[in-house]
Amino acid sequence: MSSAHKNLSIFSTDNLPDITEKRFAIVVAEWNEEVTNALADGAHNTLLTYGAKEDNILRVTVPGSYELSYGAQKMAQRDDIDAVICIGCVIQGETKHNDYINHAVAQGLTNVSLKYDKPVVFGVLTPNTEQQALDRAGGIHGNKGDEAAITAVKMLKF
Ligand code: DLZ
Repeated sequence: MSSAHKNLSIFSTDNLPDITEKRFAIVVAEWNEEVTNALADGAHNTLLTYGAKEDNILRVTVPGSYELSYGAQKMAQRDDIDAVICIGCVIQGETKHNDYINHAVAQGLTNVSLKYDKPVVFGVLTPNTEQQALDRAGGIHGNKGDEAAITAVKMLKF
């Protein structure tokens, strides 16, 4: 595989806006929680690294990735939240369940972002195997949660 041993979570951190007064929600799906907790930890720590205050980061859980849209909506409609980071992991199985979940969540999060005029980040892994997910949740390919957090920060410049 061409991506073997590469950090797939490389991002630029030039010209990031000041986020010291910004408030974030991290919405985390409980399915595949070893992966989603690692992604959420990555996002949380990255926000702190780039200037967010611990008290300004709210972390909530939803049962599965399908519920991320509703969780995101409840967060985005709050006046005390500036950006929402959604974290999930949908592993391909023997059925097409994953396709339905992935498409629904992608569309749902787009809708929430546009409706509430706030950044809503799609931090959902869609791997073929659990190992691929772990590789991207603090493993050999980096942590996609870090990338999700930086995406939220970058979107706050608008
Ligand atoms: C049902 C289901 C399945 C099969 N797989 C996953 C998964 O890999 N990742 C995930 O986050 N959630 C999964 N779910 C649960 C759905 O997201 C949802 O919670 C249920 O369908 C209830 O609405």
